[in-house]
Amino acid sequence: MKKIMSLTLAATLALGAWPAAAEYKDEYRVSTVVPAPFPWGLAAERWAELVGERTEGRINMQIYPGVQLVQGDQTREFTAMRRGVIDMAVGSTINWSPQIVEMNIFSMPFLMPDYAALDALTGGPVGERIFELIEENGVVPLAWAENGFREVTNSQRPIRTPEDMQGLKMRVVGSPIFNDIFSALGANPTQMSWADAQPALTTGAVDGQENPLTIYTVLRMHELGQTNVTLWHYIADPLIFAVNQQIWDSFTEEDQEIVRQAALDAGAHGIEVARAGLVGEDTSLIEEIEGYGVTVVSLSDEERQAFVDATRPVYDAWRDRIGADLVEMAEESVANR
Ligand code: X2X
Repeated sequence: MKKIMSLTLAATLALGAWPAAAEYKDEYRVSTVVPAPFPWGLAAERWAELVGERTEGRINMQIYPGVQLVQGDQTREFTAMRRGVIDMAVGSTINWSPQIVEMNIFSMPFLMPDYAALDALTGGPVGERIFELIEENGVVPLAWAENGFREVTNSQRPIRTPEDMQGLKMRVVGSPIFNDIFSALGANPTQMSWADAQPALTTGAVDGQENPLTIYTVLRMHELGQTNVTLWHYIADPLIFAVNQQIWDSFTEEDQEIVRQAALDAGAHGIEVARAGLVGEDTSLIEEIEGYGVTVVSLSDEERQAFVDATRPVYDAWRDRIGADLVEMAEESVANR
C-alpha cells in the first residue's frame, strides 16, 4: 500500500502538481547544548516525542546534545543550522547572538528583574522582532523554552558586592557582552565553550561561572568546588525551537503545523521544568542546594543596585550595538509587565 502511495506521489511530483512531500529524511538531527535531565534537553526530547507520535513516525527527530554536530562549539550552531549541517535545534539566545547581535537583548545586565519580565520580552514585540530576524537569516523559529536566570557561583568566597568579584577567574559564554560585564565588575573573565567549561571547573582552572541553577544541580557543581552561589538574576537566556528553512519547506503544511504545535507544547513543558523549585512558594531547588552545604547569597535591593550601577556602562555601550529601538521596546515591555 505504502509503495503504491509513493509511486502515485512520485508520478504527481513528476507532473509538478504537488510539493516535495515524499522527500522526507530518515532522520532529522536536532542540536542542543545539554541533554536530559537538564530542562533544555527535556524540552528537546518532548518535541521529538510529540512530533514522532503526531506524524506517526513520518518525521523522526534525533537529539544530538553537546553541540556535537559542530564539534562542541555552540557559537557555530546557528550558522550550521542555516547551512543545513544541522536540521533543527533548541538553542540559547546567547549561543546564537554571535550571528544575530540583537539576541544580546536577553544578556543586557539587570534588564529583566523577574520571570514576568522575561515572559514580557519573549511573548511581546521583542520576541516577535527576534523571530523576524531569525527568519531573515534563513531559519524558521517556532517557539520559546528556557534555560533560565543565570546565577553566579564560585569556589573562593561568597559574593555580595562587586568588590567580592575582584580578580576571580570566571568562565563566561560566547558573546563579548559577558567579557564586558565581568570585566566591569573587576573579575577576570575567560570565554570558553560549555565542553571546555566542565573540565576547567573540575581542575580549578577557573574559580567560577554563571549558569541557571538547574544546570548547577544536574551537574552537581557543589562537588566541583562551586560552594558559593549568589542569586543576582542578572540575565536569563530563553531557548528557541527552530528548523532550517529548506527542511521546513520540504514538509507538508499539515506536518509543518504538527511540528510547530509540538514545539509550542514542548516549550510550555520546558519552561515549567526550568522553573520548578524556583518560583512562588516553591523554592525547593534553592533549599536542595543549601542542603549540600553551599552558601547561597540573596541580595537586598540595595546590594543588587551596586551591581546594576557597576554594569551600567556596559548596558549603555551595548544599547548602541543592539539598537536603541529594540532596547527601548524591551524596557517598555518590562515596565508594563
Ligand atoms: O554554556 C553555557 O553556559 C550554557 C550551557 O548555559 C549555554 O549553552 C548558554
